[in-house]
Amino acid sequence: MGRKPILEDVLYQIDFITQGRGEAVIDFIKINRKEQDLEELKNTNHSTYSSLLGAHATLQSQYRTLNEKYDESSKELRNLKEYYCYVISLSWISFSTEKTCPVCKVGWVPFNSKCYFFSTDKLTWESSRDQCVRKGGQLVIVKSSKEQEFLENKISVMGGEEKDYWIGLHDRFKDGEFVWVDGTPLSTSNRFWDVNQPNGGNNENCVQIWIESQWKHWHDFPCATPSKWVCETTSSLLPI
Ligand SMILES: [Ca+2]
Ligand SMILES: [Ca+2]
Repeated sequence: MGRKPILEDVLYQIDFITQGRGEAVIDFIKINRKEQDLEELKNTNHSTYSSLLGAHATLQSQYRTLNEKYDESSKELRNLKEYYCYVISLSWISFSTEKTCPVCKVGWVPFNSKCYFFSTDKLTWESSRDQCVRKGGQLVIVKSSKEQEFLENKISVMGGEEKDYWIGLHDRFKDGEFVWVDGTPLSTSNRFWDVNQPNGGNNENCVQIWIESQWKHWHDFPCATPSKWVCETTSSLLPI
Protein backbone atom coordinates (compact mmCIF):
# COMPACT_ATOMS: atom_id res chain seq x y z
CA MET A 1 0.00 0.00 0.00
CA GLY A 2 2.76 2.30 1.07
CA ARG A 3 5.27 2.13 -1.99
CA LYS A 4 3.01 2.52 -4.99
CA PRO A 5 1.84 6.01 -4.29
CA ILE A 6 5.46 7.08 -3.61
CA LEU A 7 6.67 5.73 -6.96
CA GLU A 8 3.75 7.30 -8.72
CA ASP A 9 4.51 10.54 -7.00
CA VAL A 10 8.14 10.38 -8.05
CA LEU A 11 7.25 9.53 -11.64
CA TYR A 12 4.70 12.30 -11.62
CA GLN A 13 7.27 14.71 -10.29
CA ILE A 14 9.86 13.59 -12.91
CA ASP A 15 7.26 13.95 -15.63
CA PHE A 16 6.27 17.41 -14.30
CA ILE A 17 9.86 18.58 -14.07
CA THR A 18 10.74 17.26 -17.53
CA GLN A 19 7.70 18.86 -19.00
CA GLY A 20 8.46 22.10 -17.14
CA ARG A 21 12.03 22.10 -18.40
CA GLY A 22 10.82 21.69 -21.96
CA GLU A 23 8.58 24.69 -21.59
CA ALA A 24 11.42 26.62 -19.97
CA VAL A 25 13.67 25.83 -22.94
CA ILE A 26 11.01 26.99 -25.36
CA ASP A 27 10.57 30.19 -23.36
CA PHE A 28 14.32 30.70 -23.37
CA ILE A 29 14.45 30.35 -27.17
CA LYS A 30 11.57 32.78 -27.54
CA ILE A 31 13.23 35.37 -25.31
CA ASN A 32 16.49 34.94 -27.17
CA ARG A 33 14.76 35.58 -30.49
CA LYS A 34 13.07 38.68 -29.14
CA GLU A 35 16.42 40.00 -27.98
CA GLN A 36 17.83 39.44 -31.45
CA ASP A 37 14.85 41.25 -33.01
CA LEU A 38 15.34 44.14 -30.62
CA GLU A 39 19.02 44.34 -31.51
CA GLU A 40 18.19 44.37 -35.25
CA LEU A 41 15.57 47.07 -34.72
CA LYS A 42 18.08 49.11 -32.73
CA ASN A 43 20.64 48.78 -35.53
CA THR A 44 18.09 49.72 -38.21
CA ASN A 45 16.94 52.74 -36.19
CA HIS A 46 20.49 53.79 -35.59
CA SER A 47 21.22 53.68 -39.30
CA THR A 48 18.02 55.68 -40.10
CA TYR A 49 18.91 58.19 -37.41
CA SER A 50 22.43 58.58 -38.88
CA SER A 51 20.98 59.17 -42.39
CA LEU A 52 18.56 61.76 -41.00
CA LEU A 53 21.42 63.52 -39.22
CA GLY A 54 23.34 63.60 -42.53
CA ALA A 55 20.34 64.98 -44.43
CA HIS A 56 19.77 67.58 -41.72
CA ALA A 57 23.39 68.75 -41.99
CA THR A 58 23.12 68.97 -45.80
CA LEU A 59 19.90 70.98 -45.56
CA GLN A 60 21.44 73.34 -43.02
CA SER A 61 24.40 73.90 -45.32
CA GLN A 62 22.10 74.53 -48.34
CA TYR A 63 20.03 76.94 -46.23
CA ARG A 64 23.18 78.86 -45.26
CA THR A 65 24.28 79.06 -48.92
CA LEU A 66 20.82 80.26 -50.01
CA ASN A 67 20.80 82.88 -47.26
CA GLU A 68 24.18 84.15 -48.40
CA LYS A 69 22.96 84.30 -52.02
CA TYR A 70 19.80 86.13 -50.89
CA ASP A 71 21.90 88.70 -49.01
CA GLU A 72 24.14 89.21 -52.05
CA SER A 73 21.13 89.60 -54.38
CA SER A 74 19.41 92.02 -51.98
CA LYS A 75 22.56 94.13 -51.85
CA GLU A 76 22.85 94.07 -55.65
CA LEU A 77 19.18 95.05 -56.04
CA ARG A 78 19.61 97.91 -53.52
CA ASN A 79 22.63 99.20 -55.46
CA LEU A 80 20.73 98.96 -58.76
CA LYS A 81 17.75 100.82 -57.30
CA GLU A 82 20.00 103.54 -55.89
CA TYR A 83 21.76 103.87 -59.24
CA TYR A 84 18.46 103.97 -61.14
CA CYS A 85 17.06 106.61 -58.78
CA TYR A 86 20.25 108.63 -59.03
CA VAL A 87 20.06 108.61 -62.84
CA ILE A 88 16.37 109.54 -62.66
CA SER A 89 17.19 112.39 -60.27
CA LEU A 90 19.42 113.94 -62.94
CA SER A 91 16.36 114.54 -65.10
CA TRP A 92 14.21 116.96 -63.12
CA ILE A 93 13.14 114.52 -60.45
CA SER A 94 12.74 115.58 -56.85
CA PHE A 95 12.67 112.75 -54.33
CA SER A 96 9.88 112.35 -51.85
CA THR A 97 10.69 112.10 -48.15
CA GLU A 98 9.58 108.43 -48.19
CA LYS A 99 12.70 107.59 -50.21
CA THR A 100 10.95 106.42 -53.31
CA CYS A 101 11.49 107.24 -56.94
CA PRO A 102 9.11 106.93 -59.89
CA VAL A 103 9.22 104.06 -62.35
CA CYS A 104 7.66 104.49 -65.81
CA LYS A 105 6.96 102.22 -68.76
CA VAL A 106 9.52 102.18 -71.56
CA GLY A 107 9.18 105.33 -73.68
CA TRP A 108 7.67 107.38 -70.83
CA VAL A 109 9.65 110.04 -68.95
CA PRO A 110 9.40 110.28 -65.15
CA PHE A 111 8.97 113.57 -63.33
CA ASN A 112 8.06 113.70 -59.64
CA SER A 113 5.28 111.15 -59.21
CA LYS A 114 4.08 111.11 -62.84
CA CYS A 115 5.21 109.69 -66.19
CA TYR A 116 5.00 111.60 -69.48
CA PHE A 117 4.83 110.45 -73.09
CA PHE A 118 6.00 112.85 -75.81
CA SER A 119 4.68 111.77 -79.21
CA THR A 120 6.65 111.92 -82.43
CA ASP A 121 3.57 111.64 -84.67
CA LYS A 122 0.93 114.32 -85.21
CA LEU A 123 -2.80 114.04 -84.55
CA THR A 124 -5.79 116.35 -84.11
CA TRP A 125 -6.48 117.38 -80.53
CA GLU A 126 -9.35 114.88 -80.19
CA SER A 127 -7.34 111.97 -81.63
CA SER A 128 -4.44 112.90 -79.34
CA ARG A 129 -6.80 112.83 -76.37
CA ASP A 130 -8.10 109.37 -77.40
CA GLN A 131 -4.60 108.06 -78.09
CA CYS A 132 -3.46 109.06 -74.58
CA VAL A 133 -6.42 107.17 -73.09
CA ARG A 134 -5.52 104.10 -75.19
CA LYS A 135 -1.99 104.31 -73.82
CA GLY A 136 -3.32 104.23 -70.23
CA GLY A 137 -3.15 107.96 -69.47
CA GLN A 138 -4.64 111.28 -70.53
CA LEU A 139 -3.49 114.45 -72.32
CA VAL A 140 -1.28 116.26 -69.83
CA ILE A 141 -2.86 118.46 -67.16
CA VAL A 142 -0.41 121.13 -65.95
CA LYS A 143 -0.79 121.69 -62.24
CA SER A 144 2.28 123.73 -61.24
CA SER A 145 4.98 126.03 -62.61
CA LYS A 146 7.53 123.25 -61.95
CA GLU A 147 5.56 120.87 -64.15
CA GLN A 148 5.22 123.55 -66.85
CA GLU A 149 8.99 124.15 -66.66
CA PHE A 150 9.66 120.41 -66.98
CA LEU A 151 7.44 120.20 -70.08
CA GLU A 152 9.11 123.23 -71.68
CA ASN A 153 12.57 121.79 -71.02
CA LYS A 154 11.67 118.38 -72.42
CA ILE A 155 9.94 119.82 -75.50
CA SER A 156 12.97 122.03 -76.15
CA VAL A 157 15.18 118.93 -76.15
CA MET A 158 12.84 116.38 -77.78
CA GLY A 159 10.73 118.53 -80.08
CA GLY A 160 13.20 118.82 -82.96
CA GLU A 161 12.02 121.24 -85.64
CA GLU A 162 8.41 121.29 -84.48
CA LYS A 163 8.03 122.11 -80.80
CA ASP A 164 4.24 122.39 -80.62
CA TYR A 165 2.42 119.77 -78.51
CA TRP A 166 -1.24 119.40 -77.55
CA ILE A 167 -2.02 119.51 -73.83
CA GLY A 168 -5.28 118.52 -72.13
CA LEU A 169 -6.85 121.99 -72.08
CA HIS A 170 -9.70 123.28 -74.29
CA ASP A 171 -12.68 125.66 -74.54
CA ARG A 172 -14.68 123.59 -77.02
CA PHE A 173 -17.90 123.73 -74.96
CA LYS A 174 -18.03 127.48 -74.37
CA ASP A 175 -15.58 129.90 -75.89
CA GLY A 176 -13.31 131.45 -73.28
CA GLU A 177 -14.15 128.89 -70.57
CA PHE A 178 -11.11 126.65 -70.50
CA VAL A 179 -11.38 123.21 -68.89
CA TRP A 180 -9.00 120.28 -68.55
CA VAL A 181 -9.71 116.82 -70.02
CA ASP A 182 -10.72 115.55 -66.53
CA GLY A 183 -13.41 118.24 -66.38
CA THR A 184 -11.71 120.58 -63.89
CA PRO A 185 -11.78 124.28 -64.85
CA LEU A 186 -8.52 126.14 -65.45
CA SER A 187 -7.35 127.64 -62.14
CA THR A 188 -6.45 131.30 -61.90
CA SER A 189 -3.09 130.57 -60.25
CA ASN A 190 -1.61 127.96 -62.58
CA ARG A 191 -2.07 129.28 -66.11
CA PHE A 192 0.83 129.78 -68.44
CA TRP A 193 -0.50 131.69 -71.47
CA ASP A 194 1.95 133.32 -73.79
CA VAL A 195 1.65 137.03 -74.42
CA ASN A 196 -1.64 137.96 -76.13
CA GLN A 197 -2.98 134.40 -75.82
CA PRO A 198 -5.63 133.05 -75.95
CA ASN A 199 -6.63 135.04 -79.01
CA GLY A 200 -8.44 132.60 -81.34
CA GLY A 201 -12.05 132.98 -80.21
CA ASN A 202 -14.31 130.33 -81.71
CA ASN A 203 -11.66 129.29 -84.26
CA GLU A 204 -9.12 128.15 -81.68
CA ASN A 205 -10.54 125.91 -78.97
CA CYS A 206 -7.63 123.60 -78.07
CA VAL A 207 -4.35 124.41 -76.33
CA GLN A 208 -0.70 123.69 -77.17
CA ILE A 209 2.63 124.30 -75.56
CA TRP A 210 4.48 125.95 -78.41
CA ILE A 211 8.15 126.75 -78.14
CA GLU A 212 9.43 129.07 -80.84
CA SER A 213 11.69 132.11 -80.53
CA GLN A 214 10.00 134.25 -77.85
CA TRP A 215 7.11 131.77 -77.31
CA LYS A 216 7.38 128.95 -74.79
CA HIS A 217 4.04 128.80 -72.99
CA TRP A 218 0.43 128.15 -74.06
CA HIS A 219 -1.40 129.04 -77.27
CA ASP A 220 -4.99 128.36 -78.23
CA PHE A 221 -5.03 126.77 -81.67
CA PRO A 222 -7.52 125.13 -84.10
CA CYS A 223 -8.32 121.65 -82.69
CA ALA A 224 -8.28 119.95 -86.12
CA THR A 225 -4.64 120.90 -86.83
CA PRO A 226 -2.45 117.78 -86.60
CA SER A 227 0.14 118.31 -83.92
CA LYS A 228 2.35 116.35 -81.53
CA TRP A 229 0.95 115.63 -78.07
CA VAL A 230 1.96 114.91 -74.45
CA CYS A 231 0.25 112.30 -72.29
CA GLU A 232 0.65 111.80 -68.55
CA THR A 233 -0.04 108.93 -66.19
CA THR A 234 0.77 108.11 -62.61
CA SER A 235 4.05 106.32 -61.97
CA SER A 236 4.76 103.30 -59.82
CA LEU A 237 6.82 104.34 -56.83
CA LEU A 238 9.94 102.27 -56.21
CA PRO A 239 11.03 102.16 -52.57
CA ILE A 240 14.79 102.54 -52.19
CA1 LIG B 1 -11.61 129.39 -78.08
CA1 LIG C 1 -4.00 131.47 -80.41
